[in-house]
Amino acid sequence: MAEPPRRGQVVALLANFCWVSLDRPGPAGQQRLLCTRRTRLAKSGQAIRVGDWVQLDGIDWAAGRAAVAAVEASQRVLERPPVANITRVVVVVALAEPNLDPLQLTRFLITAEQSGAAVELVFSKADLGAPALVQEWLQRASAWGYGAMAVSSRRPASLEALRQRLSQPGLAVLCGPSGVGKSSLINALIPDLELRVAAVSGRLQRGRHTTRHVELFALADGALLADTPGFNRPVLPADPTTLMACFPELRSAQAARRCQFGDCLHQGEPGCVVGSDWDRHSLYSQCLQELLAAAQRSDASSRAASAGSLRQRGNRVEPRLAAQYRQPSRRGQRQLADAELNHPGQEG
Ligand SMILES: Nc1nc2c(ncn2[C@@H]2O[C@H](COP(=O)(O)OP(=O)(O)OP(=O)(O)O)[C@@H](O)[C@H]2O)c(=O)[nH]1
Ligand SMILES: [Mg+2]
Ligand SMILES: [Zn+2]
Repeated sequence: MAEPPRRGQVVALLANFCWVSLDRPGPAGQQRLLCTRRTRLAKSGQAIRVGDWVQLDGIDWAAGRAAVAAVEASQRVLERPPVANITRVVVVVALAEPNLDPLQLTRFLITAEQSGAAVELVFSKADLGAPALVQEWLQRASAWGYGAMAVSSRRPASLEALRQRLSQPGLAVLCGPSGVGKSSLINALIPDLELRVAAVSGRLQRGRHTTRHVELFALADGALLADTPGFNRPVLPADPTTLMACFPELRSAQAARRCQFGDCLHQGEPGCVVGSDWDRHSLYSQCLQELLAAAQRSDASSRAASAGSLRQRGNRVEPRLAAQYRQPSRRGQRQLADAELNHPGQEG
């Protein structure tokens, strides 16, 4: 008798294979199959991500193997690390070892916000932070608009609230810099898992990129956790409007009262209701300057050939930019140059 079609969720991706967790067990109770991708699927270039629901064929139950025949349409996706069908993104940063860098944290939050999923913030290694520091960060996070918690994988009692939150049905992705203790947290939450962890090293106590692949683990019935490889510098969205939408405190300011100009970048324009008296104002400005500089560069290179794209300004020739990417002032130009000098491109 022909085997009815089977589906499952990708829980780990290897170079040419993926592990698929079946939506119902196989004839001998099999939960997972190691799957290849069918050539046709590979040729169509359709990417498979961890979290994707896939249809299987060519199932060999005895060998525990199958092929992915099709990838189902996905819902909310986190771009980096790539995970599909997510429910929430938990950004994890350590209070120490490695030191908490507010700009880096903001870049992670921006990436998380772009997924459209709920965003939560976890301060890890609370055992290394003075109580006053822990309180300060929890308060700052709450002023930014995030429900945050401070935990330590060395103090089981500190993990209970997090366990409850992550046991809600859905897929929660833990992401953040290398070495902050993402895998250690998952080990502490799911006994017997024994994910590889490694001590931070060097003067800056950086992580050592111990986790190499995204992988899903079951914390409770219907509740999955994704461990992901840490990285240092999430990229920013290309569009200033998208950037603004990634700051909850800007969203609520705009919900209360709108700026005079619809395309206000909140950089001191007339009629701006946002002003500069908010904690992340300078972090927001740094991100904005960086993406404006990138937009200028790409505009310059893509339109350099067409004479109409350049304009004379004083004794300089500049690329013409779409109105929303124009610098508000000369002062803005200087800040932009400073931002470039202070934050040269780093490794990801
Ligand atoms: N003091 C302290 N150390 C911790 C805590 N959690 C993890 N560590 C240590 O921090 C180091 C890094 O932990 P990992 O779990 O490997 O960090 P990670 O975020 O998974 O790192 P990548 O896989 O590289 O992204 C290890 O030496 C852990 O033992 C904590 O709560 N307190
Ligand atoms: Mg890890
Ligand atoms: Zn404004």
